[in-house]
Amino acid sequence: MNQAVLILIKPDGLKKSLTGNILTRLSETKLEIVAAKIARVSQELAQEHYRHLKDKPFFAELTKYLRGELHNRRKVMALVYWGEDAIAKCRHIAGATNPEEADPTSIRGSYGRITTKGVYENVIHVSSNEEEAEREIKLWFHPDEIIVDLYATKETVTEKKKARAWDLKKGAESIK
Ligand code: FUP
Repeated sequence: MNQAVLILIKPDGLKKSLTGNILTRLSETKLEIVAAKIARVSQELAQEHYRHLKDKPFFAELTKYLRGELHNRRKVMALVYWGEDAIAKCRHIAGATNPEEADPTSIRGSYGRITTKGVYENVIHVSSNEEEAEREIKLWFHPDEIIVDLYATKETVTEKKKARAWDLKKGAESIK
């Protein structure tokens, strides 16, 4: 059965220069990448993403971690993988949530750690089931950022919405 799954390369994965390595490991699944971006994580997004853990004592530290405050890397890489049994295949390669319990050859077993404050810095997020995958993908991506139609959409017309566009008259001197 074809499934979609949200993958996040968390700030520790970016700081440790593991992006290429993680994508190579995930390519073993032969799944298709149907969306990818680098994203800043607002407090609202972090809290909503981990809402099932909001009553845990480590929740505040966990949202700081996802926002990159613990690694001075205020971004994550977000991807949607799609294909046969995508969730189980990606979770297998990611390994158990707790890096100490994860198979040592898995991504989390190889690169994760537990902080002194008890947060599992486990390098990567993988949706846990189809329902969560749908909720998370809708949280992280707009429909137009995904190259296949995963979920039902509706047409919306937004008038007079302020947006940025490329200034084609300005050249390289405007690079910041
Ligand atoms: P997972 O589905 O593997 O991401 O696991 P959870 O949704 O249960 O946990 C989400 C995140 O909370 C984990 F990535 C790390 C963190 N966590 C802890 O830091 N300590 C815990 O005891 C449990 C989870």
